[in-house]
Amino acid sequence: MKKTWRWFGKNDSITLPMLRQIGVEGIVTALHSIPNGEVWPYEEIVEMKRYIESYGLEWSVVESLPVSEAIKYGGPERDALIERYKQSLANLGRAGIHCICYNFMPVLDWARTELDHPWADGSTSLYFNRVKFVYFDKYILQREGCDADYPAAELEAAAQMHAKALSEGTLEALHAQLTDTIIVKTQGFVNGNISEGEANPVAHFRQLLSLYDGIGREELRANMKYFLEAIMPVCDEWEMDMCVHPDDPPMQLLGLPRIVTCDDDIEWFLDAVPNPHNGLTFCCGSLSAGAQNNVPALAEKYCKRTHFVHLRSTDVLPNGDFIEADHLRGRAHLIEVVRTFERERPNVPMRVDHGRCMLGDESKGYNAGYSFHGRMMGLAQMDGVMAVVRDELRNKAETANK
Ligand code: DNO
Repeated sequence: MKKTWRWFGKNDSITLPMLRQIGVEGIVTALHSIPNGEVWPYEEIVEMKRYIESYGLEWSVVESLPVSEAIKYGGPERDALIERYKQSLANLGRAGIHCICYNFMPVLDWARTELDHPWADGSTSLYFNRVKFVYFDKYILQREGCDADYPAAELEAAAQMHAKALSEGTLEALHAQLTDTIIVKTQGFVNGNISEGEANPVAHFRQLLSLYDGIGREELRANMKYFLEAIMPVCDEWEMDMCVHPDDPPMQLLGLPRIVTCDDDIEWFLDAVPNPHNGLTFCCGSLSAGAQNNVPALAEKYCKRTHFVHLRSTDVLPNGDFIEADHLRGRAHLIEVVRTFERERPNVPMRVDHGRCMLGDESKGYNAGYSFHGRMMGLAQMDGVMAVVRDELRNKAETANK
């Protein structure tokens, strides 16, 4: 697999010369300054590509070319937005970039409730606490009918959290922290809907949720199919590999439908538009956060339709919470996943996704999940695994040839 790294552009304090020193071969980035729904100009793409190449690297993958909400909920402006999306794809193709990661998650991209969950060794990681999420839904968002989505025990635990914060006078701080984590900090840098510093993010968020009134799984699936069918001719013309990122976490959230969560979902969208350019970002971390998913088995099944891999692992705890695990551990079984991809798709780009905060990362203001030392350690671990797996494959081939 090709070793790539998510780099946030020229303002990223982790620079391209630093990345070369740690063995990175390709860059994953986006034109972050272009607003969602606008065309990416050819000249700006070429300028960024040349900049990356001037450091001896290549622009391997775009993450993300964001899909506007109106395409997802099927609003009246969707055809105009799809035309712009096609134009951006054609401009990228003409510039020589052929791999595009995107997602089809309504309103909320990835979700976590804690950005600095402490580990016993002094490092921290991202974490999803179910009760805190229920609390956000019921006491902050105050979503109508949300009780029906959660077991009684979780609702009870959220009620206790509320009573405790009230009696200790910490309600405001709790609400600010959860709002900031769930709908602001994790979303800002992914070209999300809510930006840092907004006066009333919760009201804005409620308004976005209301765009999906009446949109269930079937409607969202139909809109995804409509979008993919519309862009495939451009993908054929410019050899663009589209790779959808699985929903993170892979479950329904806040009453919104999510349709890339499990084996059946993946099979559905690949079959619905059976063009090889319609593919998957195999995000081991997102998939492993769903107890329904066996990540190595999914890798075997879908490696041929995968154009990009995110190597990350999680552990799902008995209470349903999940924690981002060390890259060599957890339920994603990355060693097995690497075996599959090195055997079947040795040139596929992969990036180590998320890392713990360690050794001073915490004070650097990195985007949530995108620490330097933590990711570098993950990359070194995966590099070691890849070296061993390649050795295994070589030995096997030699034995077979004897
Ligand atoms: C989070 C990321 C996602 C991902 C998008 C792709 O760390 O994995 O935000 O970039 O969903 O469209």
